[in-house]
Amino acid sequence: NKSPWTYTGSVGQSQWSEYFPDCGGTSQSPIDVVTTQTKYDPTLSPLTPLGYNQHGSKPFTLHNNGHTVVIELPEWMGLGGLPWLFTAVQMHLHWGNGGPDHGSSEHTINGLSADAELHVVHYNSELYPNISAAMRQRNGLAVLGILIVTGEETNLAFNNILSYLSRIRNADQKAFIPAFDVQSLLPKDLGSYYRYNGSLTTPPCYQGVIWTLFHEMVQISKAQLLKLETILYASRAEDHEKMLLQDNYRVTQPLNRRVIFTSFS
Ligand code: SG4
Ligand code: ZN
Repeated sequence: NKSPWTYTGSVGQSQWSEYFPDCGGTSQSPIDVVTTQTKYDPTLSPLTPLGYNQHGSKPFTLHNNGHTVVIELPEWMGLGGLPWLFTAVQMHLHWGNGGPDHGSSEHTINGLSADAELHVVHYNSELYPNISAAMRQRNGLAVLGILIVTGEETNLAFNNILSYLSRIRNADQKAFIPAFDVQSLLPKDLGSYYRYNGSLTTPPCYQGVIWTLFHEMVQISKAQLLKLETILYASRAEDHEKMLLQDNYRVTQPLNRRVIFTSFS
């Protein structure tokens, strides 16, 4: 379970299932959302972030784990609007390589990628004691997916993360950063989303994730995206070969027999 894995190369995503069998399962994430084949579910209510904007004064921890940048969240942040109460654990991002070709989000809509993707990970704290127990179980995790596209304007909320990436350029580095309003990273409309059952998008690819992908995308500037794509290393400070942390997204997986529900018609 501690096997190394990468996005490309000899232990790249087409090999994940050799060491992590769940990665070859039939309910994997991410997926392409074909909007004409989604099903409206009028019972899907708006999600309610709990305490997202009451961050308190305790700093957040920023962590380069060699696969992404993780922002650890305080345990009193949570998510309402699902059949169980979920407790926030962390958020992280997936992105591309700074090149001209776009398309580095994990989820796609009608075959089209966004430029990056933010994930906010929560575990089912009504049924399970902690995230490591929850992530192996059905309905154990709820992940919010936010598609990020570039535009003219700087998104100041994202600077709460981007401004500090220079402190964790190498893998395994951590830094404290000032706490900030996590809700400011989310789209304004939390009532319109796609919902399906899927998996972790990285090994071990456990299949107990309730996915919510928001319909509204969030915009950052081109300069902000370029910074995210070119500042971090996937290698440790002591490693001889420096490898940039880029293209950390998984390709879309077969939908198989699953249905994607929408909260909006
Ligand atoms: C990233 O690799 C995070 O670093 C992992 O979090 C995360 O695993 C993994 O992605 C999968 O999450 O929302 N993309 S995803 O499906 O949250 C978990 C840590 O390693 C269990 C802390
Ligand atoms: Zn993710």
